[in-house]
Amino acid sequence: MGHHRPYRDSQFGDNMTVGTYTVTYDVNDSSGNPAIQVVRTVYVNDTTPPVWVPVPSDRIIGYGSNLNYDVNAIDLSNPISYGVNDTTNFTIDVNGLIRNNTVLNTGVYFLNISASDRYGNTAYSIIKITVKQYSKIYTFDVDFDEGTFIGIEHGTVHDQLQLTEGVTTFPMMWIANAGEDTVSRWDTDK
Ligand SMILES: [Ca+2]
Ligand SMILES: [Ca+2]
Repeated sequence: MGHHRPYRDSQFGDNMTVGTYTVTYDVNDSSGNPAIQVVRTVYVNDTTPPVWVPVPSDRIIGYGSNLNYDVNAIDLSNPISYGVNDTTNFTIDVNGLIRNNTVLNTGVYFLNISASDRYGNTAYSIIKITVKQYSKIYTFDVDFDEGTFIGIEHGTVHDQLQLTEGVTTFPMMWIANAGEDTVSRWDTDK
C-alpha cells in the first residue's frame, strides 16, 4: 500500500480564490517508486457574505448637521458594493461612506445598510440614526455675553441676570396691526 503525497499548487492556499483547480496526487509505493498519478478537479465557490469590521453602530446628530459615517465590510471576493434602503434621505458611496441627501428632520431613522461581495453574497446591518434638536441653557456670564442686554445685567451678581438700576428704553416695539393678523416693528429711537 502506497502513501499519498498531495501536490500543492501555489495558488491553492488557505484563502482560495473562486475558480476551478486541478490537483495532482503522485502516489508512490513505500520504496519510493512512482506508481499512479491521480488528478482531481476542485471547484471553489464563495457562498459567504462580507463581514462588518467593525459592526456598524447607531448615530446621533444634531438637527442641521450632516451625517458622515464610514462603514467597512471585508470579503475575499472584492469589490464590495454598499447600499442603503432609504435612498430618499441617505447615500452611501463605494467606500461605505454614508451621508444625508437632504436636511434631516428631527426624529429616528432606521437605516438598513448592505454590503455585497462580487458574487452577490450580502451582509446587512440595521442602525438607528437619531436627529436631535439640541437646546442650550444660558447659565453663566460667558453665555449671557453671547447676546445683547437691554435693561438687565450680570455684573452685580454673577451667573444670573438682574434688572439694571437705571431706566432703559427698549429700542423697539412690536405693534399689533388692527384688523390684520400681523405685527409691525416700531424703532423707538427713530
Ligand atoms: Ca464572500
Ligand atoms: Ca469604508
